[in-house]
Amino acid sequence: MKRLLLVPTLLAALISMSGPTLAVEAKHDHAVAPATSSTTNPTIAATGTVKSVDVAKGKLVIDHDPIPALNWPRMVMDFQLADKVMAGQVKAGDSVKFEMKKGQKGAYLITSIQPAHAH
Ligand SMILES: [Cu+2]
Repeated sequence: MKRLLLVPTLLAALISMSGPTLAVEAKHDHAVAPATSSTTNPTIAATGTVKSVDVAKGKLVIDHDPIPALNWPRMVMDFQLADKVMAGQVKAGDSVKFEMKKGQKGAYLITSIQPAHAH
């Protein structure tokens, strides 16, 4: 009789012990999320027309097409190149394909650019 009573007591003890373990488990799963935060800063592909190139500053002014991924309408804006060297790859008037990624200051940096040869 006493032995049988021990079993539910042990089970209760085990369950109460697994409680905190599960909580830690859940917290750990949540902590994994920042590791996938690169998906919150994806590379965005876009197209547009180069309006001007500032080789010295590594800046382009681009009349870019709508970018649905960012909910951006078509507009003319400045872009900083991730690497100034890319300024030599395009010139004013070029239709271009480019990729950009949000930089540390929150502005988008162009990470690659090439003429689009649209026609
Ligand atoms: Cu824009």
